[in-house]
Amino acid sequence: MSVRLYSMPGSHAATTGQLLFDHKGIDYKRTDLLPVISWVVLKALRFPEVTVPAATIDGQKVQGTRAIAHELDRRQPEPPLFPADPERRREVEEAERFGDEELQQRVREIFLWSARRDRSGLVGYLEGSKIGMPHALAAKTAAPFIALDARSRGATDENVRRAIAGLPGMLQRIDDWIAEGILGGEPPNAADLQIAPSLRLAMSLDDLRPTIEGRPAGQLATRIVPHFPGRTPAVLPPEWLEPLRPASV
Ligand SMILES: N[C@@H](CCC(=O)N[C@@H](CS)C(=O)NCC(=O)O)C(=O)O
Repeated sequence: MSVRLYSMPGSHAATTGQLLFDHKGIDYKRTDLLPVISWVVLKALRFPEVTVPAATIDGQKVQGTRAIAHELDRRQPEPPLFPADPERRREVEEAERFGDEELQQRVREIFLWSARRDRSGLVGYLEGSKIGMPHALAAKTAAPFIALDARSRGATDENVRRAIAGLPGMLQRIDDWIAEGILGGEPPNAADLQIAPSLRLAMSLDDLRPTIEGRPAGQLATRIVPHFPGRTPAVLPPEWLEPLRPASV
């Protein structure tokens, strides 16, 4: 199989893309794109959307974490990404959908808002990436790109505040799925690989890590993604973090 995977440093969705290919043991060549520049490149390559992960698999364009998971399972069933039992499969697909449509976006909003306020840790997210320029230079010139990305992805005060308030419920949902065996099995399924990178990106924020790392969701995320580069100092207004305080959780 000949695969080119378009990725992005610090991207939870792109990390899921990489994990999916790794899970199948499929080799790929990776192209790392920076935010906003990615829009131009992916458009020029005629992908339908401007988001990563995007892949060409034997010449076929496949874009989006869920589309890649399903296409890989179709092309190479072993090891599977979804359970064979239809009811269990439905549950895993629902967890995968939640990870893609809900958790991923909420974490994106909080991360972009935070990275826009404090770029001091940004260079760490570039670790291991090949972006055609020195990492320090990319981090130093990132401000307008992050601002544009934050605006286009809805990282507004209102949305971020709502995302933080919704976090305890989302974490509880993940812990419950782990307790029910829908997540956290060995080997991991598509929902594990979808959800873990979002939790790891959230845990790269000093504001959120203490809420996540000690609970089953955080332990699962660290098992599946042992190293997620990058760290953002605490920047969120304390009153926004009220819903995460132990008494209110
Ligand atoms: N939910 C989709 C979307 C992925 C997505 O939005 N990826 C982000 C990176 S985390 C992206 O490409 N952002 C481009 C940009 O905003 O500049 C998926 O899971 O594939």
